[in-house]
Amino acid sequence: MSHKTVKQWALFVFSAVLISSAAIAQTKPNVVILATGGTIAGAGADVTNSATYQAAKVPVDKLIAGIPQLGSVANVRGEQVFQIASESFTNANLLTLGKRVAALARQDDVDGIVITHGTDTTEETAYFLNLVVHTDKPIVVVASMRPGTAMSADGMLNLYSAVTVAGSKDARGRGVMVVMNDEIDSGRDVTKAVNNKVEAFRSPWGPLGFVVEGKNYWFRRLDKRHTVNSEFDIEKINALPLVEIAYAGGNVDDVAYRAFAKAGAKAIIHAGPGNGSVSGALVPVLQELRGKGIQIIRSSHVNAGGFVLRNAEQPDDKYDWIVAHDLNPQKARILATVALTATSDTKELQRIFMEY
Ligand code: DAS
Repeated sequence: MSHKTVKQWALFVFSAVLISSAAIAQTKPNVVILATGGTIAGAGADVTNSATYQAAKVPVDKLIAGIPQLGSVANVRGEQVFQIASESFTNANLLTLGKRVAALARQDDVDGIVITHGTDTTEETAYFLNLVVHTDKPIVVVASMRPGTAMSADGMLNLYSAVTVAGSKDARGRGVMVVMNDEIDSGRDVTKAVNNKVEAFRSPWGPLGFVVEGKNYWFRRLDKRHTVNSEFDIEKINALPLVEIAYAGGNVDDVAYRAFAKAGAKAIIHAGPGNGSVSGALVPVLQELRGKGIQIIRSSHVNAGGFVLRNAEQPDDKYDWIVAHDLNPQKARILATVALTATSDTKELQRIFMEY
C-alpha cells in the first residue's frame, strides 16, 4: 500500500473515531454537578472514621475524578457553589443556589442538575428548589452519611446514582428529588429520620422510586404542586423573610415566641406535640403576636406520616391560625418563607399549605 494511501486511510480512521465519539458524547446527557459541601465532601483521619471527620473538604473536581464511571452515564462537569456543612446554610445560600440552578436549567446544553449537599438540611434545600425552580429537567440533591475516606463509604454510589437519575429522560417532571441509599425520594416529602446510618432518609408517603445499578424504577409521582406548576419563581425572589420555629412540648412558656417577634419574624412555626397542640398558657401570647401581624403556623414534631388537622382540638378559624398539614416544622418554615414573599393573607397562606 502506497505511503499516500496509508496516510489517507489513517486520516479516515481518525476522523471516524472522532465522529463516533462525538456522536456517543451527544447521546449521553449533559449533567452539571453543583457542590455545596457536606459529608459527601468530607474527610476523616482513618478508614475506620465513619462518623468522626470534617465535612466540606473535598472539592467537586476531586469528587468527580474519584468516580470515573460517571463518564459512562453522562457528560459531567462540576461547579463549587459553596463548601460548607449544610447546618450552616442560610436563606442567602438558598437564594444563591436556587438562582444558579434556574440559570443552568434554562441552558439547552444542560439536561440535568445534581447538587451535592450535607445531609442535615438536604430536606430543606430540596423542598425550597421544588417550590421555586421552574423547570421539568431532573434536579437531584445527593448527600452521604459517611465521608469518602471511610470503609463502606456511601457517597460514591449515591453520586453515581444521582447523576444517572439527573441524566434520565424518565426522571423529568417529577419535581426536585433526593437520591440516597438506592432510593429516589421527593424533595417535598423526604426528611432525615436517623442520625447515624446510611439508611437515614425517609419519606412518610414512601419514595418515588429506586435506582439500582444505573436503572430507575418508579412507583409513584408527587401529588402536590411543584417546579413548573408552582406560583413561586426564584427569578422574582431576591429576599426571604424571617420565619422561626418554636419547639413546644410540656411546660412550654412564651419566651421564644416573644423573642422571635422582637427579632422581626413574619411567621412563627409552632412545632407542637401531637396534632400541633398549643398549651392553654400560650394562647394569649399567640393572639397578641397574631394581632401584631405575625402569622402563627401549627405544625407537629410527630411526623412519621399523618398531618395537622385544622379546627380539630385547636380553633384555628377563631384564632386566625394556619396549619402546616403534613409538613414537618423545618419544611413548614421553608414553605412559609417562600409563601410570605407573595402574600400575608391567612386564607391564601392556608391554601398554599394545602397545595404545596
Ligand atoms: N454536618 C452534616 C451536613 O453538612 C454532615 C453531613 O451529614 O453531610 O449536613
